[in-house]
Amino acid sequence: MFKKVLIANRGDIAIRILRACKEMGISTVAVHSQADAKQMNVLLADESVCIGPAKSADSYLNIGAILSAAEITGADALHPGVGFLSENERFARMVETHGMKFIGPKPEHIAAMGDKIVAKQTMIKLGVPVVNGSDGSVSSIDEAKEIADKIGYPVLFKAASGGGGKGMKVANNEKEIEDAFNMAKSEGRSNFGDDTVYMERYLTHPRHIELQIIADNYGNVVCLGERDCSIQRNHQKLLEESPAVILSEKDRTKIYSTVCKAIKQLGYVGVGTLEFLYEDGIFSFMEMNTRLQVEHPVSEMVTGIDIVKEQIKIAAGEKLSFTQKDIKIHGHAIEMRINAEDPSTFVPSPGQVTELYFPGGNGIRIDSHIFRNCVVSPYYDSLIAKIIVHADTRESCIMKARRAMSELVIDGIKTTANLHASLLKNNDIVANNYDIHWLSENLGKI
Ligand code: MV4
Repeated sequence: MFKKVLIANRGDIAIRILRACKEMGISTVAVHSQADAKQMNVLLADESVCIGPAKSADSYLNIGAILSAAEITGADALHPGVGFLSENERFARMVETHGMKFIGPKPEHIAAMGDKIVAKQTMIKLGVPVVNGSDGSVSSIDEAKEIADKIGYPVLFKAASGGGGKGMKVANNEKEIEDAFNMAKSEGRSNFGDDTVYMERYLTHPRHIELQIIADNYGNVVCLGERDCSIQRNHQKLLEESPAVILSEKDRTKIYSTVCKAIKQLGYVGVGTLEFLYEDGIFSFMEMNTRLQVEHPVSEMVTGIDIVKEQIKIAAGEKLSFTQKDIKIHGHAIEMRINAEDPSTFVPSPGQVTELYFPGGNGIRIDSHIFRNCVVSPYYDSLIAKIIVHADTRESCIMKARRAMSELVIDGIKTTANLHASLLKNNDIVANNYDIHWLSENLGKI
C-alpha cells in the first residue's frame, strides 16, 4: 500500500480523500493556493505545500508546481480528486513518469472518453445502447440535412470536444439546420479549440441516469448502482439520488450487466461513471466520466462500499474484495448540494460564514470543508456542503432530508439551502415526476 498520497484538489473532495487515506494509515499531503492557506483540508493534512496564486490556472491546474510538491514531499501516489486535472491525460502520464501512481484510470482511457465521438463509437462496439445519430463527425450542412432526414427531427448538434452541455444546438426542422450546425461549430471552436461536431436524434424529456462502476487490474468489474441526477440547472446538479426508482428491477439488472461486460472488454481500471439519458424505457449512452464524481456518496450510502478507499486499493494493485453478487442496494439515499449562491439568481455569494450548524443523527452524512468564521473564496466553484441522507425508502429519505434541512444554519453568505428545502416539499419531486428540464421550467413556481 502507498505510504504517502498527495491530494491535488481542494474543498470537500480534498477532505473526503484525506479521510480515506487517514483511515488506511496513509499519510497525506495537501496542496493549496495562496487563497486557500487556511482551508480545513490544509489543517487536517500531515503536510501541505503552497502551489501558487489564487487563480486555478496558476495553482490547481499548475502541473509543474503540483509535481514539484509531490517530489519534495516524497509522495508515492497522487489523487486528482474531481474537476481540475482529474481528466487530463497528459497529467496522468506525467504523474507516472515522475515515479508516482496516478489514482485514476489509464491515460488512454481518459483520452478516449474525452473525445465524445470516440467515446460513442467505443461504446457502440462494446454493445452499449446509444442514441441514433451520425456515424462520426458531420462536415457540411448538406450532409447534416441528409442525416437529419434519416434519423428524424428534432436533431441535436454536439461538439466532439464538448461535455457539460457546451456546443449543443437543437434543430427542429430543415430550416434550423444551418444555424444550429454553424453555432455548434463556433461554440466548439471558441470553448475547446475544436470545431468538430456530430449529430444525434434529440431526446425531449429524458432523465439523467448514471451508473457507477469500479474495476480492478484483474478484469473484475462491479456496478455500484445507479444515480438519478435529473434535478439540475445549466448542467449543475442540485440533488442526486440512488437508486433511480423509475427503473424496473429487470431494466436495472440488464443495464448493469451490459455496462460491466463493456467495461471489462475495454480493459478499464479504476472508478468511472457512464452517463445515460433514459426516456420511454430506453437507455442511451451520453458520456463516460473517468474520475470520482461529486455525487459518489449516495452510491456509498446504498451499497456500503467506500468508493475512495477501493479506488486507492485498486491503484495500489489490490484485487476487488467483492463481486456483483455481494452488492445489495440498501434503502435510498439523496444528496443535496449546497452552494454559496443567491438562490434566485445563482450568482456566487462568497464571504465569511458567521454562524454554522450542520444537521446530524442517524442516516445523515455531511461532506463539507466549511467551518464557523471560515471565508468562502470567490475564486473556485461555489459548492460548500453536501448533505447526504440515507433511509429505508425514498419516502422516509425525503422526510429525513426535510428534517435535516430544517436544522441547517449557514449565516453570513447566501446559500441554496432554502431552495433545497422547497424541492423536498414539491409534489412533482415527491411523486418522482420530472425530467432533466424540470428545474429550469419550475424555478419560478417553487
Ligand atoms: C442530449 C440531450 C438530448 N438528446 N442528447 C447535455 C450534456 C451532455 N452530457 C449531454 N447532454 C444532453 N444530450 C440527445 N441526443 C439532452 C442533453 C441535456 C442534458 C443531459 C443530461 C443532464 C442535463 C441536460 C440538460 C440539457 C440537455
